[in-house]
Amino acid sequence: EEVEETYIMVKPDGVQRGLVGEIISRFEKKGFLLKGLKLFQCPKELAEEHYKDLKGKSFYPKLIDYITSGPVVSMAWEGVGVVASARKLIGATNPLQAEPGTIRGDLAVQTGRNVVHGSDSPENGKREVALWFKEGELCEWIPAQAPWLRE
Ligand code: YYY
Ligand code: MG
Repeated sequence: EEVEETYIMVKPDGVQRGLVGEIISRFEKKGFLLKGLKLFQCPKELAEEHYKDLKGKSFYPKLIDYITSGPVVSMAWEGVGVVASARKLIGATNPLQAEPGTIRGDLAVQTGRNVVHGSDSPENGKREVALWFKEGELCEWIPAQAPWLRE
């Protein structure tokens, strides 16, 4: 049982479509701990660093244009097993294949407009939180509900 961190991002389509509250709410209700949150216009260099593993894919240039096309909402969430659990809450990359009840399954129709990002491993969770947040932008705090979430 390891405490992990994950980088969750409402992509520009989610912001433009007014889904910010809905998406934050899914993670908030689940019981993970919010450590960082900001509305942010992503510069091209940061988008390229974030998606560096996908460089060379046919969809990469459009992906960079999409992510930098308007503000995103950046979040850092912490918890035991948060990385895999957040991926489950988000659903499959292609929203048409994402299960109902997941964010993409409920709120999106196309891979190129799939409204939300979540880190795919604990290592990438750490990497991405460090990439998107500066020191001083993350909070250490104990929510009042903590004793009601874990024994
Ligand atoms: O982690 P996840 O976002 O579910 O998928 P990735 O395989 O990491 O791809 C990142 C991002 O790239 C995906 O959310 C949409 C976009 N993309 C695409 O536009 N077309 C594809 N065939 C695959 C991915
Ligand atoms: Mg990914």
